Amino acid sequence: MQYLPVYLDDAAQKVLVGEIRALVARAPLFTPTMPRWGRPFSVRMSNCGPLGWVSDKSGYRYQPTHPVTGEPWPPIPQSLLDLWDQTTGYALPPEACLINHYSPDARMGLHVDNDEEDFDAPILSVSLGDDARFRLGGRERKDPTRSYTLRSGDLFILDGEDRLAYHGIDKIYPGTSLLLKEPGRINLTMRRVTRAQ
Ligand code: MD6
Ligand code: FE
Repeated sequence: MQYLPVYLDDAAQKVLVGEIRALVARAPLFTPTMPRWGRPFSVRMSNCGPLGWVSDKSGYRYQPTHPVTGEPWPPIPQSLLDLWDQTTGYALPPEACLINHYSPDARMGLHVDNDEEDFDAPILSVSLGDDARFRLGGRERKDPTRSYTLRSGDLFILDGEDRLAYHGIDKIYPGTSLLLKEPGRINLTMRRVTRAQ
């Protein structure tokens, strides 16, 4: 992994929040549900890019359209494509950027991101708004974990042997940032989904 604290300064964070507001105006946040049981996530989501990650009773998957509106996802802003190039150096662009919105009581259970075909590509995460406790473990759920406080403007890259490591968000610390209008946190994760043709 690579942890890049305060990579984005205040001005860059503000510009990015404006871009995300425009994205969610076109592709509204939706509430994903767990496969099988249909229990709602506490995190609300949207996406931009040719593909977006969704979850519902039939499972986890990437699809080209919004699950509620049926519209194609809006494109990934150029600033985020540039950030991917600068930090990952990966030859192919990301195809999906998942937008996670956490209200103060939301969390994300330990999971592995393995719905992609291409595990050689890293996943780049951008945090905005309130601080969060991020936990990173190993390839097995029982492996020991280490916690990091992700703050607004921090980047975190899962690559190499950590690409398929368990990770999650245990807690949001409401009121630790004034970036967003209301307490809460936004996390963006950029992913390469398909293998090069
Ligand atoms: C979050 N992040 O920070 C959740 N996934 O809200 C993730 O699930 C994540 O930080 C893949 C790579 C990096 C991440
Ligand atoms: Fe993840």
